[in-house]
Amino acid sequence: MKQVAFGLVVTLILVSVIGIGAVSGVSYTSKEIVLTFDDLEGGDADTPLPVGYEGLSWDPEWFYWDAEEDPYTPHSPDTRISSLNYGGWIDFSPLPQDVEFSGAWISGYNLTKIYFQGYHEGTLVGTSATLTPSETPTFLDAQFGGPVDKVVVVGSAWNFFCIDDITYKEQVMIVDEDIKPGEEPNTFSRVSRDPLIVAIVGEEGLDTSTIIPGSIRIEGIAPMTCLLEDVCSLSGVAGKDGCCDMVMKFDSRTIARISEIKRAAKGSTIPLTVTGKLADGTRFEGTDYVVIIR
Ligand SMILES: [Ca+2]
Ligand SMILES: [Ca+2]
Ligand SMILES: [Ca+2]
Repeated sequence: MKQVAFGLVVTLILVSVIGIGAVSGVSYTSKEIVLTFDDLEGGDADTPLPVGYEGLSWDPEWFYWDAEEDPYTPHSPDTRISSLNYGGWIDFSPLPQDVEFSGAWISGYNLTKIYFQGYHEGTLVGTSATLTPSETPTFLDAQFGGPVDKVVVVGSAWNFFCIDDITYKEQVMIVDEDIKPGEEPNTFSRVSRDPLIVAIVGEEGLDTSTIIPGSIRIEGIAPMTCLLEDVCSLSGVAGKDGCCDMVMKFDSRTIARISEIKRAAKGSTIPLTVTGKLADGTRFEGTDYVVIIR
């Protein structure tokens, strides 16, 4: 009986070691995200930010508006946010990783003072300098000194401020994109009617079945079809390698209308970047190139 239990412990340890090893297969890069709020139109003090806006959780007191109103100058026209609650919180914990919070642009009356507090799992990581707003938006640099999962905007007086262009850095997974899987170079004819086949190559740390098909874009273009199939390997060679790949078909005529491709001289090499999200919310991107032959 004891032997069985011991065997189970060894198995569990092995599984966890393999698990840690698998994660190191892919790399990550830090990507700056700026929330401009400019996709939101209209609004007033009774219009709360949409629940789950940009995948984050927001203090329900945040509201947005786009109408001109001195001294609440937006940093990016026309929409900014404010709150009726002496500031408010922004919760980044719905994201798969912590963020590096850079700061945000603030304007308003000089009757209030604003600062940020950054938290990680409930512990205060850092506090920014204090800013007295004016009608000219000013960047309040958070300088927390470490990653956070929650930011509290603290205002000393009512709602005499607004915030715009909230800036933070998120981890993005770098994936291996293979246009025309297993072929090199990736020739592209702008008059072709055949679909352009592109693979996101499965590897240690990237289970391609966790890719949300509806999130995939190449230079903003959605694929016509997505299929999980083992067609190529990280080394760029065609054929199975035991790791399932996400294989997508894109409409070549739509790809040919990308302005960089349209303008390209014959023989030139153009990057096509694929982006998307995994089921746990992780953003990914990868870049491969096409050679324009016609
Ligand atoms: Ca804005
Ligand atoms: Ca290729
Ligand atoms: Ca494969």
